[in-house]
Amino acid sequence: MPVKDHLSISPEVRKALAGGRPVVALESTIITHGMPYPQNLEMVQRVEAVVRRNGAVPATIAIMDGKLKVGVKGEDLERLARGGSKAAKASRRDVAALLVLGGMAGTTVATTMMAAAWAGIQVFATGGIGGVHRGAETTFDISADLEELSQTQVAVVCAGAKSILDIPKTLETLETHGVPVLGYKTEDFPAFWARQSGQKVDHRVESAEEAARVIALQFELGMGGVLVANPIPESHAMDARAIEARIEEAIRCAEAEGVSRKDLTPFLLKRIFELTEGKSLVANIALVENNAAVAAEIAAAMSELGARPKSKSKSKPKSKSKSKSKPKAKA
Ligand code: PSU
Ligand code: MN
Repeated sequence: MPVKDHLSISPEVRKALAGGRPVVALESTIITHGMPYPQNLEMVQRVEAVVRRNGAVPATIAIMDGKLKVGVKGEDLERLARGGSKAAKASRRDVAALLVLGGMAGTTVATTMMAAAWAGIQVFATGGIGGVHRGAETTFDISADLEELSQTQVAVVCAGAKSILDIPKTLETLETHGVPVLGYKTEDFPAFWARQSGQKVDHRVESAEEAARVIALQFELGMGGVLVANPIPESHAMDARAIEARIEEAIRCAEAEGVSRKDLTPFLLKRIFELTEGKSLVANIALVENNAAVAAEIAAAMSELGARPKSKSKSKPKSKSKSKSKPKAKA
């Protein structure tokens, strides 16, 4: 079966894509594993409204009913949010198995990027990306999100990476993989709940239009994804030192309870929500909304530029006449 037979794209998203109108992909691990019910449902509804207000069509992506659904809504969205962590967390390696074996799954940044690219969506908004975990030199725990960014042509708008991760090592790994990190109106790489991580981005862009031009050229050159780092709004930013103490406590808890691998990120998030009495959850929602607004503006600017995804057959010769001319050139 061709890839498109595994995708179920909503009519609204399909129509927008066919008309070259802006679409913003949204991930769903943040719904199933990133936040509790009902805040997770409220969050996605608010985020979708923000995307619409900023002139784009939202496309929440998840694995449901044996399909990669692009543009999950209504009852399906409710089912996903209620299912919470009873749903699977689908990373790249889980996709084929889940499509065959069935079951509902939230898609991580890596998987959402892949599905977005298959559907022809170029811009994606999330909270924070996965990265290199603290202690990765012994655990080897490095999110598949980083490798996906290197190979899949989607721009991901995030609020940096959570300081539950090792941010310098995360940025080093992105550099190794050739992923451009653009600071949206900032030269500081943000740390999710805090506006600064103490690390610099590669390049600062001043507008959605400027970001769109860089992304369009990156895609035209066939060079993989782009990370756009957009700091949490000032009004919701948390004190970096206060949150650091909570993070260290959450990591100690995870070690004591032997939590690792794919369960680690959801565990730490939940523990930090509890330790901050829900303040980190409020901040988390605010930053996702902020990223959705910027992603919608970038998607609109890309559609203004006429930047369309490249055809899927880019690795094959374009036409017969071209491939015929090759032996001639050799001779
Ligand atoms: N950032 C958030 N909330 C989340 C995640 C990231 O603010 O729920 C999720 C994303 O889906 C990301 C995933 O892709 O965690 C990374 O998981 P891992 O570290 O296991 O790769
Ligand atoms: Mn991991």
